[in-house]
Amino acid sequence: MHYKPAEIEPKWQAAWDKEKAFKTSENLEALQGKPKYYILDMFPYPSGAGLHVGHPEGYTATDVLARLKRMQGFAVLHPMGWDSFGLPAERAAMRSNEHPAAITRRNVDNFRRQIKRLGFSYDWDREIATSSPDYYRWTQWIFLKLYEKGLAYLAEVPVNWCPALGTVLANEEVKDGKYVETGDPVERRLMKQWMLKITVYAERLLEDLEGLDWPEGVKEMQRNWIGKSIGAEISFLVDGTKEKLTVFTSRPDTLFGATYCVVAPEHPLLTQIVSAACRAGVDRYVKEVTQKTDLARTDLAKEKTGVFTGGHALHPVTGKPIPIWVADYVLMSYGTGAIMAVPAHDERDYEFAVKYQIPVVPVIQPKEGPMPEGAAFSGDGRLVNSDFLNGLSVEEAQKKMVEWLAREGKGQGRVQYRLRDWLFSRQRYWGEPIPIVHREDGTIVPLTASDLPVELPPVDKYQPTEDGKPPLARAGAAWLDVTLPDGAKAQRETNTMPQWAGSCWYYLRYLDPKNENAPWNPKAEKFWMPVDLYVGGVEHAVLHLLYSRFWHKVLYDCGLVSTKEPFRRLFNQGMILAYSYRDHDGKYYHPSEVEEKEGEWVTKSGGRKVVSQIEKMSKSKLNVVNPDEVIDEYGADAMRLYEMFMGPLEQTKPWQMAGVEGVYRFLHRVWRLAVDERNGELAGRVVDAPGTSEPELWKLLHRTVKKVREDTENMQFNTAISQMMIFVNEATNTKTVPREILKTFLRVLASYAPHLAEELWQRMGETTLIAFASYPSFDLSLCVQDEVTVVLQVNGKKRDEIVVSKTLGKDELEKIALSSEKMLKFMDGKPAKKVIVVPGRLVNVVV
Ligand code: ANZ
Repeated sequence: MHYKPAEIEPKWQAAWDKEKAFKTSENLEALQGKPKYYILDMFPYPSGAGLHVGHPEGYTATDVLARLKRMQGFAVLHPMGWDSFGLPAERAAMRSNEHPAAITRRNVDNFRRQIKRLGFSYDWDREIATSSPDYYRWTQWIFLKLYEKGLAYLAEVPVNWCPALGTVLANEEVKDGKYVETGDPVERRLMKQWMLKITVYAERLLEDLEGLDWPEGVKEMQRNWIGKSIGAEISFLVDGTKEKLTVFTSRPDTLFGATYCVVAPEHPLLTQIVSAACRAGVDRYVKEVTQKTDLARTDLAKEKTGVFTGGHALHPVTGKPIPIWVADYVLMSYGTGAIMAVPAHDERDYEFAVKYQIPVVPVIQPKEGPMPEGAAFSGDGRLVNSDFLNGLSVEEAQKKMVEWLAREGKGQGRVQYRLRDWLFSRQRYWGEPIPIVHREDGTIVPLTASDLPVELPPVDKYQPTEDGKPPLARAGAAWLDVTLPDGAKAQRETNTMPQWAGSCWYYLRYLDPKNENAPWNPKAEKFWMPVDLYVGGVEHAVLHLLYSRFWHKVLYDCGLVSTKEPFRRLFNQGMILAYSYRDHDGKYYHPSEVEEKEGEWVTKSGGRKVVSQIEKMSKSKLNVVNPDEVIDEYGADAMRLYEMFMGPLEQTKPWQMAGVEGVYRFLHRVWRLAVDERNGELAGRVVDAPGTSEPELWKLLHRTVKKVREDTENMQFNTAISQMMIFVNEATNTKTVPREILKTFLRVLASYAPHLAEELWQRMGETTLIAFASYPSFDLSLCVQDEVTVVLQVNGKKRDEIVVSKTLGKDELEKIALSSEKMLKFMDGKPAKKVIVVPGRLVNVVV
């Protein structure tokens, strides 16, 4: 008659499934009049390793909120799906020679099973997978829209080519000339690639960040990625030629301090600038550096290198010649690929000028004090050594210089973005085929909507062909050769789209996932968009979130969506770390193989000393926590509760099985509150009583309803749970528990521990699901309470403070203190030797 989650949980999951309790009606009419709430998780890549305790962290948070909102009467859309194209499945296919689709299907089944075990309230009728043809058909359709708008084009671009993988890699995937995952060498190559003109949207992507309820850090990362820079283009005549060398500068005010110019090694004017005497040296230098990636070239810490070209540029104001150098710290891909160098005020130029003994001419006098010695000065000040700019502030001088340049026809103001067009093709198999064919004369023909989907053809191998073509080139003539309506022969494009493509718009397909005539129904789009809350990891702060915002804006311009932005509110959950145990030789031990003895960690067999560390979970460190094992032992409700109780959702925090035990015990207490464990009947203390009995418990109930609701809405799940714990302790200590109180509490608990809540709800005589019950209201006048601030100490030093009820008992105080993030941090993983509690004043933990 004890609490047995393994018996309760599958039963209620089946009941929810059977009643389609969380299905969101497709009939929009039926939803009219209700406020809507679209709550979205970043869908997972279904890896072979299965779910990880990091996944359910965000999923539990959204589930708690989704359930709360439903009980509050919102029309809630809460879907789940799979970002199922990608390299790992393709790699597995290469090893096992099984089709990536089969591998992916198996992984998806496992993920779905694991997710379902947690009792999440997804509308499974809306499940999607980006790798299924009825989904990617529409990804291809959107690509055609981009093409129609002139936003997709083929270009010869320098790419990071990995010969071992036979594919192009993104800059972020390459470090020190090697693929970060495998260490395979990567080289720079010019290749014809599909590009998307995200740069056209740079300004809007920047501006529209302002209206979003997103973490400031994420917005800042997007701003930096877009990298808007306001400055000017200035033209220098190349001495002895008619050519103009145009530079981009963010500091036109410093023009009189320019003592040399630099062109990128790939600059088209270089061959004309370079003198006969310098040619051999320049050629050698260029050959050497163009293999490096942009990232390696702009590394600030790297020693600057360059060579003199023998050519000179004429200063646009004074007409004086200044030397032109070629150096790899100037990139062809930014601005104009050439700069005027002002060593007195730019750090990189300063370092370079000192190394090559080029003059340094200061033109900005700092507001206070002298010019710094041995360094560039990049601060504000007044102009000196600058002719008609002398005496002006930096800002005034910039304005005046830009006006002068425009008047003289020697330059103009210019806005520059760091954002580059998006390299959109991959030489891989397991991705969306690009819906394009090439005529024999080389012209490009986009397919039409009726040709879609272009399905992935079977191939004998997933490797590139021997002559370096993408794997789709193996497909054979039946797939590759196409006859166009005009009878002309053409060949299919063999590149595929990058993994980001499918996730750029999946939130729209959920609105109408089975539509065969359109990617979504416009009415559903108008009703549900934008996404009200999007929860996921901060690792997607830039790429996914920028790419999907870009596609969304294109769709907006096509009149296909009604909002400018897809995700109104974004929340990043913190990473879950784990304890690992390692001995002196670097060997790792599974947590079950070690124990604590006299304050030190040792192996159980042999007593070898080990050090415990908090690290990212990884197979090699033997510290990965598998949700299946946690559920087997404690149940889904305990797992959900622990995920939310570990600490603030946004914080990085370590997984601790002792913490799971703690919430498991709490769930036991809830069970015993309602159930007599001797006979399984309703506990005798639960009584039908008038509203006047147990007045203190009533008050606490109202406070609990208020706090849990507010904290949940503010995504402060851990403090909401603390409040429920306080309530359950009090209720356990009162003589009787009025039935109404218990039932109200169950409705509060229901979004956190839904299985247990359903079970007890039924045992109290209810015949409909608690999932369909309404959220309880509270009476504000009953919520007022005397509160005190209690100081929390570790070894006598104050580490935190909490505001609690004056009447809170010793045990509760101790529990709260021992679950405080800050306290745990200062306890450093050590157990408490002694806990001193002075109610209403302080808790001191001795470790
Ligand atoms: C003269 C100058 C003087 C500069 C000064 C800076 C400080 P942001 O702000 O990031 O846009 N630059 C321009 N094009 C470049 C390229 N292709 N590769 C490397 N560096 C380049 O940076 C703009 C500044 O970076 C430009 O302004 C230029 O140096 C350099 F006191 O021009 B500046």
